[in-house]
Amino acid sequence: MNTGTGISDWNALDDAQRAVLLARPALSNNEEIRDAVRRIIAQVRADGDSTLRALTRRFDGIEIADFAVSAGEFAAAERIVPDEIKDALDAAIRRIEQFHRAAMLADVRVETAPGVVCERVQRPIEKVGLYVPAGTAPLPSTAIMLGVPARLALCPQVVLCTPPTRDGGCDPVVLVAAARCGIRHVYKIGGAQAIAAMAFGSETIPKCDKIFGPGNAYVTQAKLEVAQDPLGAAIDMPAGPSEVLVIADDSANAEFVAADLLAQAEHGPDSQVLLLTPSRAVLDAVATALERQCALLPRAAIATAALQYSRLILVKDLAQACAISNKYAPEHLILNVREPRSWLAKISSAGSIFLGAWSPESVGDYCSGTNHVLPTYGYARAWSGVSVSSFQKQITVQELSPAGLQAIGPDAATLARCEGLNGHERAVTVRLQTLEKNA
Ligand code: HSO
Ligand code: ZN
Repeated sequence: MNTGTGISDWNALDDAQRAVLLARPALSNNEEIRDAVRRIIAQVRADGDSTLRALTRRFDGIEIADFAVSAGEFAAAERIVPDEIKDALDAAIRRIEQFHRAAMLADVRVETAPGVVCERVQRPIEKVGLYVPAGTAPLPSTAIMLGVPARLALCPQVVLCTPPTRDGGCDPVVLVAAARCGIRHVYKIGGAQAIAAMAFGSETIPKCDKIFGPGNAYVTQAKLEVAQDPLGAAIDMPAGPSEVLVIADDSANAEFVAADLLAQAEHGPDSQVLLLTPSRAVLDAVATALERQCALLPRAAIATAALQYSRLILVKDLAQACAISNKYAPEHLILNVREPRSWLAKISSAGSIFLGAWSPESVGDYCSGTNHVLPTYGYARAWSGVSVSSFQKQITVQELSPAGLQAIGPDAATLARCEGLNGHERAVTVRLQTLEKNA
């Protein structure tokens, strides 16, 4: 059954049709993009800043003498940005900091046998690079979503790259957001060339160990490329276009649901929005509200393009909705249902979950406290969103006393012998024999 644009009845479909319904559009990592990105990376590695300047001339149409944002530019941004925005940024940073600090991994110390102590300690990743996209609009919220955990992790070197504005400047709100997270090394460079610069370094831009942040198809491809190169940089996660899945029951306000779907749809023409509901009335009301609300948005053209691929799906019940959602593994999941918390345990895969009618995704995007850099494209099946631990390494430690080695050494020796690794066995027995001799 297909009674209208994007509307389908899950239980009237066969397996193949269901698979099509949940399929994401192919990522645009086509050969053309890959080859172009590889060329850019090779050029940046070979010629550093002069290539960065040439590429910025070509792609952004501007001449940049110095990529580094100056103290004067930071100061000007501080003057330009209205207090209202600064206050909202401060409040958002406070909540994001509060949540991320509480969610930090604790150090661990366990005595697994008398005289055998195992520990886990954490160290910051030394040099991290943050990418803040500007595409159709600069996203200062991404600067704080990355800057706050980087600061909590105590990363000694944090740099941020963001595309230059048309006049060769930098978005002032991004600068204010960066400064409030203690980031002073901001570079006006975007696209694959920014990723290449952070991965391999240039005269101006320092080389980073790990690169974070969303971006367009070129940025994403560049992140994948540099992550494969041992001399390049690690990345936070593979990323595709942004997505939201809403599960609604008959108690849901269709206007709220439509607004949530549109908030995601306005990100880009490739945004994915899905609704699962057992209520035919809600489904129809949302379809109507979508059309009406969409026309009111300044970014209606983008949202309309995304809605072409929207899915409004009638399901049997909420249990079936949860099962379908788990299969899809959305970046954002909104449970706009009567007792949302009672369904939480049924959700096994999602980047971030929004419980109930009063928890729009927008608050998670900006200021509730959770992170908005989340796994898309089904990666939520195995990946998690950005957190402080994304900026840290977990290192394990063990310390044995002579009694500790006597307690567990024989197990190691037996297992080493079983694997035919006599060198391993000897590293234990040479010590056990010494202890016996000295006893
Ligand atoms: N929904 C986006 C994040 C964002 N929204 C930034 C607004 N600004 C991806 O999670
Ligand atoms: Zn958003």
